[in-house]
Amino acid sequence: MTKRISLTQYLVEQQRQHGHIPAQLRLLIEVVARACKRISISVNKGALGDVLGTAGSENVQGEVQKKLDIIANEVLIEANEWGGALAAMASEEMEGIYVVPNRYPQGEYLLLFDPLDGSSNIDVNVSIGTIFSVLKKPDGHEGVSESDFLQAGKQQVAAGYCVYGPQTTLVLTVGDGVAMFTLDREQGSWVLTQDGVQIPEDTKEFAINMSNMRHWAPPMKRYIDECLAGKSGPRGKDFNMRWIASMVADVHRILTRGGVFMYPWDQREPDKAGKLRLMYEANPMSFLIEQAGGAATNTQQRMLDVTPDKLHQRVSVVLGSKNEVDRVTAYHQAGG
Ligand code: P6P
Repeated sequence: MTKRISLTQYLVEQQRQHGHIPAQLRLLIEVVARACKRISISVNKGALGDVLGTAGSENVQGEVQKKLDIIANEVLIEANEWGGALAAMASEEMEGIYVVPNRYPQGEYLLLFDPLDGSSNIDVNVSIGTIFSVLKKPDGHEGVSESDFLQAGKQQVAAGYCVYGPQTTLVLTVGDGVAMFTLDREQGSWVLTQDGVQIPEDTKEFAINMSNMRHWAPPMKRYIDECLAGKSGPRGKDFNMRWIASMVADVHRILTRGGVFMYPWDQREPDKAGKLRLMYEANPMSFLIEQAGGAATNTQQRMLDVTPDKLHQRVSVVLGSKNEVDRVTAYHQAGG
């Protein structure tokens, strides 16, 4: 049974025992967690809060913005800009970086986030979430620019997400395993409900949007065909499928019971490496998955080794139970 301690106590103990979390990083994580609490209040209002539906605008990705996308983005910016831990922020909802205004002290960290992932699920009351990633600003120069953000995922010092579902749960790593905190709404506090999260190396459950099957590259078709062939096929076992169309919810299931999540390249938009974004979706989720004993690749190499060249670049994603991720990646590396 996990000792029921608060997020603050967990972070202080991490700092004492492992020296993993300098005070500024601890403050940053607590502020992000507090912002997620505020976002969950808006999300939970639903139709009662005039927060559903579209905002009548598009984001840098050319996607229609939901009202809650903008609300969540504003909450994260306002909560984090004054604390002194950050030099700048980057968001799926903003084209350029947000440099901390001169009226506030500049810190040494960079915060990236998808403020509300899975927003196509908002209006149909399906779990959505906030994803965040923390990098250190490179030393040796004054100021901050977009190029400071372009670091491989293995440089992350912290990452996590908050899933707004039947429970509101914050999932966090600072490089020393994965911990889960459930929001106690009566106290208004995050309570440690699982520590040392581990993903089984094998699984019988895959997550992919099957409607895109005719557009996939041969290696992905081969992997899924073999899963669908079940016990009498080359895998010798039956598989189950889940697809929530909310990465946070699918990844939370995988961290909780194993599985493999895939959003591969497909020929609908051949110039795009995939649908999901590297810096604030694939990298933070891959850091969590690896810290929980899983694996994550872009179908060719370890996700956390990918060197970004654009802030909003997209990537193919395969992550979850190690042996399945290795198999999918091996098929792609062999060309099918
Ligand atoms: P599709 C949500 O829009 C998202 O970015 C991820 O959260 C999710 O995994 C994926 O896109 C769903 O994409 O094409 O199945 O709607």
